[in-house]
Amino acid sequence: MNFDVITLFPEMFAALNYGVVGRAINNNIINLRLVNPRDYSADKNRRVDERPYGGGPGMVMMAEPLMVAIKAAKKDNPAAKAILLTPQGKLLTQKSVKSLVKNKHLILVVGRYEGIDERLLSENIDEELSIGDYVLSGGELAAMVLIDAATRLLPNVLGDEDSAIQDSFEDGLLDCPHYTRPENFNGQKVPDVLLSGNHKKISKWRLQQKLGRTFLRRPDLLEKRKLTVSEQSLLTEFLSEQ
Ligand code: 4F9
Repeated sequence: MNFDVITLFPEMFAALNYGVVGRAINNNIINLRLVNPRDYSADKNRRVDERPYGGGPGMVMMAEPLMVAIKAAKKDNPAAKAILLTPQGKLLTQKSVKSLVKNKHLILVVGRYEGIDERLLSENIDEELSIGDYVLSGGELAAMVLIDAATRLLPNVLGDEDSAIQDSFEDGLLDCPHYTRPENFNGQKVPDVLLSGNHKKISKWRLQQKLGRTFLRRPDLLEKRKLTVSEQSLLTEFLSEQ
């Protein structure tokens, strides 16, 4: 999968050279290209921002350098999808990440300053995405979040060991608690069922924990997900033991 990132701070993306994503880059499973819109500025001082029409604080990113950068990326692959990371976008979820990885090529457009000239959005952006309801100093971290979440879903990125199938949200639920050695940590013991060796009972307990935690912490997620009769009874039992 190819990611072209259009950013004024390409150096920030060094954060992706670690762990799972770093390995995917080294194994050529993803290909990351960083493009600085300054390189496409028509201005001799390489300016990419200007004062806003109508006045007000802050600067606005000019449409032209971003447009030329997007067009240069699309020349390589006209089917590439241009995505702008912005708080005004649709919320990125595990479901939308799954759908994004069907693309072979994404162009991630990252803004700085107060915003981007609206005329770029209508002409050259295919989709606007947000990673949450907060404001960042720029879209770089949001683009890295998208790349990370997408990369771990690609084939041959995660080993069996850390399979994505077991992750939170894969089944619309939060993850269950995890334990490792020692059996007793400052007086807190590992739940007996996990030491039982009874794999059927362990799976049932884990599902029950997922249901219970999701109900308590993220009831909004359960509203979107229908429970089967047996899931409902596991949840009822969980809540009666609370
Ligand atoms: C982008 C915030 C995506 C949340 C971009 C300032 C942003 C953002 N999700 N904030 N620039």
